Amino acid sequence: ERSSNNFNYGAYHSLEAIYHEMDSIARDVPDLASRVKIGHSFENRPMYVLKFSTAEGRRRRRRPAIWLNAGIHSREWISQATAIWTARKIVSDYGKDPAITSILQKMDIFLLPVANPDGYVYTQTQNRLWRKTRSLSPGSRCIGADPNRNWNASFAGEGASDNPCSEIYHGPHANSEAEVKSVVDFIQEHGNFKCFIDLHSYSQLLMYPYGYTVKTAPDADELDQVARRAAKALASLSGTTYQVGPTCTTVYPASGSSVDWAYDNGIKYAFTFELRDTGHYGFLLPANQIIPTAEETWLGLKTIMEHVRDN
Ligand code: ING
Ligand code: ZN
Repeated sequence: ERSSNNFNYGAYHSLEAIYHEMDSIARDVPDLASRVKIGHSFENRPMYVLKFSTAEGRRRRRRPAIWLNAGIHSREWISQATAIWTARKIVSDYGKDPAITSILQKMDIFLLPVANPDGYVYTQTQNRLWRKTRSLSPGSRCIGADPNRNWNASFAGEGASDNPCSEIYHGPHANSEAEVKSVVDFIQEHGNFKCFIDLHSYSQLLMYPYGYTVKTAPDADELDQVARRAAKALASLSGTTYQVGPTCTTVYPASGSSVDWAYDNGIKYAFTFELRDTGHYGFLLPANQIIPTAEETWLGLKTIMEHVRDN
């Protein structure tokens, strides 16, 4: 039986508390979960992922894998909170829920709850609405680059800024942000990711590539079908409605994003969730909505992961 601790999933937490809870999950179920350091942030904080795997010992081939990314934009607190809830959900439902059990019999899941740790600490201590990293730009007083404009996917194209003071500053070059580079290196070195899901807030959208062009992605029909099924599953819990479509025409053009990079690098199942709400609270979503949001999102995530399992 799992050792219970005092982590309250219905509250927002410090980086330290989230990292500690990741460690607790890995200690509770060492055969299923492990905490892996994939790199470090600009300010030298560790970047931790939880790896969920039922593969025994060393395998000749790496299992196909799913990347769940959260907190790339630090102010979108429902993203990090949903991610850590999801981690606990995976370990508590494994062996009980046939869906997650069968997914994990075939694939590994890697979950990064805080993709921008420096920004997250800054939102907790200095400026609640900070979005970017905290890197320094030579020649500018402004700090940080947008880590969802920094990936090598039509880098510095439409929907990104070359002004370091902009909220959508793309950075000096692709992968300039240590946080982005850590994820890129890990995924490339692994070599067998089939799915990449990035959790943001807010607006209640479920999107697939592309953000950098209005052109239709080769797999758009399939991705649209999967996303519609996921949105329907999500809504089935308490009626929360999501709009579905390609990023560029559903929100706005945006180059250098994580999901477009994933898609253009062979990770077909690339999705972005914009979680609750539609703007009433916006980034300041009250903590009493964390568990309802995480629970409904889980149904959407499972729908996507089951499709990945079967394809
Ligand atoms: N929205 C996303 C952003 O980075 C997005 C929208 C999703 C852009 C996927 C590109 C790709 O601007 C928020 N809220 O951050
Ligand atoms: Zn975001």
